[in-house]
Amino acid sequence: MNDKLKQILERKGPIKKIGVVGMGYVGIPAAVLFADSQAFDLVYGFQRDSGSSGYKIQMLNDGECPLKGDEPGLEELIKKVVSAGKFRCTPDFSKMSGLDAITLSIQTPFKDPKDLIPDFSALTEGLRNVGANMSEGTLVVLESTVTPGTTGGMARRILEEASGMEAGENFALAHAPERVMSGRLLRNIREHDRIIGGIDEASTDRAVELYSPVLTKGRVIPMSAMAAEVTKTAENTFRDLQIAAANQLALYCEAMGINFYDVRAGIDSLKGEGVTRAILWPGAGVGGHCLTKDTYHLERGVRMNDGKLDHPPGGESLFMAARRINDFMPRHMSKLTVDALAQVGKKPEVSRVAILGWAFLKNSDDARNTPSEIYRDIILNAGAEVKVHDPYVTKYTGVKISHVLDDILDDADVIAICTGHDVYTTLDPEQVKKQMGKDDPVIIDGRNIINADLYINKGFKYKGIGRGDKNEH
Ligand code: SAJ
Repeated sequence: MNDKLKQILERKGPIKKIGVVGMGYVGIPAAVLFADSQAFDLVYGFQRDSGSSGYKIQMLNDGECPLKGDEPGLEELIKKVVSAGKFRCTPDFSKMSGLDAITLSIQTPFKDPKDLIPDFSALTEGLRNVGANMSEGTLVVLESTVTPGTTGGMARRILEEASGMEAGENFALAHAPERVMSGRLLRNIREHDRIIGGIDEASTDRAVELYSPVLTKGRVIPMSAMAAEVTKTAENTFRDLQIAAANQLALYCEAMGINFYDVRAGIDSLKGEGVTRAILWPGAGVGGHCLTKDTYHLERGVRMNDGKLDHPPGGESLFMAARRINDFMPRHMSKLTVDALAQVGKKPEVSRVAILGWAFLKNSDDARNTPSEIYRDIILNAGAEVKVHDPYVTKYTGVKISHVLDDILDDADVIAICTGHDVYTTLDPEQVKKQMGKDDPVIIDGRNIINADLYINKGFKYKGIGRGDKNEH
């Protein structure tokens, strides 16, 4: 173990004062949970006083939650720790001096989703601010999802340059990836196991000391920083892979004229000690800000060690193939649409398509990287007129989204269900057909949420992902 750092930490004593950089949907719950713990005395939330997010500073110091959406218990907890004087939000980075631990929860989006190069600019600015203000013996923790190798590479270099100190000697450095989902922020932090990876043993131990007090059901899982970075990116890569396997099998079932969902029920029935078949669900595509990027972080990380990778020559990575299959699904949706129109003697350029669902996830208003957009662009390029309905999403750059279903169904030739919102499961085929006003309406079920026979018996031309048994009815 690195004795110098160990001695510095022992001299400093237990962690009491904490800083959290980035007051977003990860940083805010993390900061107030630290502040609510008896183990710690004071937490600063650091937030740039920028035009786009500076408003959060006053809101938080007034005990209000600046996050959208319902986060059970969060606003009450903010009020509690602010009034107890245990949490304050500030744009003054000089207050980082003397803190025992500083975590960074800063988004790492892509500059352009097309080239999949992460935009680390906000993270590097945060690291520079921490390096310039932190004291000897501080523990620095990255919570953002990063390309494997970042903590011990770029982050370490920036912190050392800005502080003039040495990681592992004068300060501790670790990665503890966030695993929170909107709507369950506090519960996720308290109950999920926490992956904790230091650049060395002393850093790992110090980070375990920081996170242990906020865990209720969750336990800490210590490992190296690189292993923690790979764990985070790979856990989403594996989910993306599982979804791609379901999508590929659904395409096979369509080609073979069988019902994927019968096959899925059959596969899923195989259970027993150590026997698992985590077969997920096919659909109109994979959106969101996790699964659409974490595979590329993982692949970029292994590319940095390219010389050591043994792999079938010329073979694409299994994980990249999975991304390609998932990103193909909106295209498959458009093929089902064009085929169905042709079967009723119509062409896309003279058709109206009603897209049902813009959010990337059912019963959610989150539309980040929504596959509905890929489908819409393809159908627009085919010449169709497109209208979009979503019960939750209010606005999306460049797309008019209606909350009134009747407006979208009026005179539509096609209904394309892209998001599995519950509200679409109870549509009445007879009423929908009347609203569309067509003798041969088309319905494309991208999320397997309607009863095919009900619509077919009412005169709809039906196509569904995975429904090889019905697509040629
Ligand atoms: N999807 C499918 N088939 C499935 C499951 C999902 O097509 O069987 C699609 C969804 O429609 C959506 C996309 O994949 O478009 C992503 O869905 P998701 O359920 O994975 O939701 P995310 O993207 O919010 O994933 C997050 C991740 N959490 C974090 O990164 C902290 C992921 O690790 C979680 O497993 C996931 O939530 C979850 O299980 O809720």
